[in-house]
Amino acid sequence: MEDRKWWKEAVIYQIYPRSFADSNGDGIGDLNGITARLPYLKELGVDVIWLSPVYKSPNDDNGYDISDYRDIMDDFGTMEDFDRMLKTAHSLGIKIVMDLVVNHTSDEHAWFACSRKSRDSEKRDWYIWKDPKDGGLPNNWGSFFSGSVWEFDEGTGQYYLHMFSKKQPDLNWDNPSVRDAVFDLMAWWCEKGIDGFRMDVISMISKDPSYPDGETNGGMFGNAMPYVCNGPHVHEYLQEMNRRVLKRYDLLTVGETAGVTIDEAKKYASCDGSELNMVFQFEHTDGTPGRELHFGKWTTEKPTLPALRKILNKWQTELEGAAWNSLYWDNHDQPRAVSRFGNESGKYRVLSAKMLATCLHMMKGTPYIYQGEELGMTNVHWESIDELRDIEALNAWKQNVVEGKWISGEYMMQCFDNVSRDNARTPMQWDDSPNAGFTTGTPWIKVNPNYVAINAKAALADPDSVFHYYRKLIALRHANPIIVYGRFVPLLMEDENIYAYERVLDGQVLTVACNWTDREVPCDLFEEPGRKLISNYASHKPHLLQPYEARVIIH
Ligand code: TEU
Ligand code: CA
Repeated sequence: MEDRKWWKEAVIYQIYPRSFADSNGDGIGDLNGITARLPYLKELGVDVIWLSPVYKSPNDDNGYDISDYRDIMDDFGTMEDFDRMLKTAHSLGIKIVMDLVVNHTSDEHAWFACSRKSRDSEKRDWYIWKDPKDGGLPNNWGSFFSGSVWEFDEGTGQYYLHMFSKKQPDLNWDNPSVRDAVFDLMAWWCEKGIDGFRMDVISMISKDPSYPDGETNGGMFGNAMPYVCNGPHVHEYLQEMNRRVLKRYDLLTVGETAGVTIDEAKKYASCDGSELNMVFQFEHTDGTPGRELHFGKWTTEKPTLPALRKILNKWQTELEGAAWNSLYWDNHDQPRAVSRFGNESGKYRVLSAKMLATCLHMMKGTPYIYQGEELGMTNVHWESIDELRDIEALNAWKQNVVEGKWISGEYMMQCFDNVSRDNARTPMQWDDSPNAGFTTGTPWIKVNPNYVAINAKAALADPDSVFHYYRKLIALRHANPIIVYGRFVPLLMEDENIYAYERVLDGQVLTVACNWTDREVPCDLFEEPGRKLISNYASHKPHLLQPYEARVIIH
C-alpha cells in the first residue's frame, strides 16, 4: 500500500462563514455561530473544516479581498472568538484549515496603500504596475469579474493588475519581499495551531512577464488564462513555500488551481511532497464540455454524464501513483450539486443527492463536502436581480444586460438560476423556524424558501435522510482502507446512464455503480455475490438499477 497520510483518510467540510450560522442577530453568519454548531459537524463525522476567509476585509468579494491577514473581519467577531472556535474544534477532534488568499490583497490593505502612494514607494513593486500602452490599457485581458484587468491610478499615472475585482490588486510574487511577507503570515497562523491551508487561485501567482494580448474569440476582452495560470515560476515559489513554512508543520494543503492540467497537477500535488498535498481541478465544474460558453461562464445548460465521467476518470487514472486527487461537486463558487448533476424535484431529490454522494465518496482522493450538501440543499429561483449579492453576477449583469444590451435580462436570470455562485451562498437551513434558524435578524441574502422541508433538524430526525447517508459514507471511509487507497478501475465506459468503477486493494474489490437517470436501466455488475457496503435503496432488482440507484459491494 502507498504512504498512509491522515489527509488522505480525512473528509473535509467547507464552511462559508457568512452563510453558516448567525449568533448575534445581525443577519450575518459569524465565528460564534460556527462554534455553537460544531457538535453538528461532530455528529456528521467530518475530520476537518475548511473555513472560507475570516480575515479583516471590506467584503467586496465576501472576504476574498483581505485588508489584514492577522485580524478577523468585524462581521465575524474577534480573534478571541477565533481562538475559542479553534480550541473547541480541536477538543472535538476536528481540524481547521484556513483559506489563504495571497494571489491578491484588498486595495485597502496597508501594502497596497503604500504601493499606490508614489512610483518610488518602497512597496511600489509589491503589486503589478504598468505604463499605458498607446495611451490606453497595457493589454486586452479580461477580468474574471467582467471588464479589463487593468485599473488606472490617476495619482501615479499607471495601471495596476487585478485578475478579479478592482478592489483585489494582484501581488507581485516575483518580488522576494512579497514572498517573505506571505510566508511570515502563514507561519504566524501555523504557530496559532491551525491545521492547513486551502490556497486561493495559487496557480496564478506567476504571470508571463511579456503580458501579451489574449485571444478574444469575438468578445470584448482577451483570455488571460494561458498567461497567468501555471506560469514560469509557480513551482519554484511553491517549493520555496514548502521549504520555508509547510514542511515545518503537519498540515493539509490544497491548491485551488484554475487552469490546471494533469501534467501540472503532478507537480503541484506530487507524491514526493515538494509542493502541496492536492489540488482542486476545474474541468468537471467550470469546464464541462457540452456546456456552450456563450459569454464567460454563463449558461443555461447542464453537463452530461459521459462528458463528466470522461473528465473524472482521466483525473482518477492519470494521477495514480504520481499525485493525490481532491474530490468535490460543490463549493462556494458553484451551484448546488443536486440541482446541477442530480434531480432537485421532490420525488428524486433525496435519492439523487445520495447517488451523487456515493459516486464521489467512493472515488480515490480526499472528499470535500460543502455546507448544506449533506442536506441535499438546492439552487434558488431568483425573482429579480436585486436578490443577488455576488460581485461576479452583479458585474456580469451590468456589463451584458445594462450596458452591452446583447443579452436579455430574462435569459441572464435563467443563467443565474443555473450557475450563479449565490446559489451556494444562501443561508444554511437549520430548521423550519423563520429564516431557517440561520438568524433572528434579516439575512444578508435570501433564504431558500424550501427550508421548511429541507433542513438539518428534519434530516437529523429521519434515519433515511441525506445527512445520515453522508454520515455513513464518512464512517465507511474511516473503516475501510480500500476506499482510501484502492486503485481506481473504470467500468462501463460507454454507458450513457451509469457511472461505474471498481477499487482494488490487496485482493479485495469494491464495485460501485450509480444510475444518473430517473429510469430503470440495465446493469449486470451485481450478479456475483458480495457484501453490500451501502446503497440508497433497501432492496434491489436483478439485472438493473432503479432510478438514481447507487450501490456499493465488496468482494
Ligand atoms: O476563485 C477562483 C476562480 O478561479 C474563480 O474564477 C471561480 O472559477 C469563479 O468564482 C467561478 O465562477 C477563487 C475563490 O474561490 C472565489 O470565491 C474568489 O472570488 C476568487 O478566487 C478571488 O479570490
Ligand atoms: Ca452575526
